[in-house]
Amino acid sequence: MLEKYLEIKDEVKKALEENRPVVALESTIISHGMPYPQNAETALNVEKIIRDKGAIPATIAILNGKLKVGLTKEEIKYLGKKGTEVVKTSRRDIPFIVSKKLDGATTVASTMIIANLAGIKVFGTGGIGGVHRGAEKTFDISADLQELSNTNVAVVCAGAKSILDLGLTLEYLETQGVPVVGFGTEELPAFYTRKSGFKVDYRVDTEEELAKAVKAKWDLDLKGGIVIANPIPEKYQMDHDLITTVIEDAVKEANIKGIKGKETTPFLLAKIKDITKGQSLESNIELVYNNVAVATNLAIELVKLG
Ligand code: PSU
Ligand code: MN
Repeated sequence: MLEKYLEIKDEVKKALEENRPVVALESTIISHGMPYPQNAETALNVEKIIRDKGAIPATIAILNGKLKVGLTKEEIKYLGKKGTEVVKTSRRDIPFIVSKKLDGATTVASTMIIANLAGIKVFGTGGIGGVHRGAEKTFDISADLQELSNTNVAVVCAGAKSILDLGLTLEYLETQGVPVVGFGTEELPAFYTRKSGFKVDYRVDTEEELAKAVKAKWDLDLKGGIVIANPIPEKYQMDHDLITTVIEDAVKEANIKGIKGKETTPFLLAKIKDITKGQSLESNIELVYNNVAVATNLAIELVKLG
């Protein structure tokens, strides 16, 4: 039944059958998270980082209605070029993108769903969605958070951007039983910066230690994911006051323009990039590389634990 919908690339299928490490990657970051051509270049570099460490990358997207696990270079370039013309696809959108045979770029939530269907346990990306500022009025809470509470995939990210309400996002994750782990830090990183003023639940310093906790969670049937928050490398970090002002201006503009729903996150990301004249893009790219390296090491350690 599943074969009707799911298309796992041969090398990914083989690696999973042989119990070798595989790392899942999302595609909304390609289509909606970065501009062309940096989006496609970054996605290809990310795959290379994973391969160089001895694991197999599986970029996930929906193409022509098929849930694809593992893309070709051409398919990655295609998604990069089409950009926001590809439908941003979260959990609620999947049935329609599939039945209408459309192309869909998967968010953190839908990438977790499809990775889990394929049997992939580790996923590396930039930032997760969360509780938006003003959510007490708008109810804008990313479906990523519900997915993290339900689907057994470990997600390595650079924390969350302060386009979100980080405090409410942590509270939501706590209620849902999702552990938020700081990789080498006690403080939740805020994507462009290493600091946010919020504490994580646990600090873990090695991927081996991380793998043991992840394995214990799932051995004990404690359903759901784990957020591994990995701070941006010091030298690519942005100035805290600068990025704070930029984000505040972007959020204000989104409110004035009445941007809502799934358009909000892409709008804010593009605005931030424009205002910082691309400086935020460089940080964004570097933090993704940094996260994917940790995700790969984690996938390798998990395989060792069996
Ligand atoms: N945050 C980023 N970059 C991104 C996203 C979030 O820093 O590209 C994308 C991810 O795909 C994430 C999605 O899953 O936005 C969240 O969108 P929403 O808030 O509409 O759920
Ligand atoms: Mn939303």
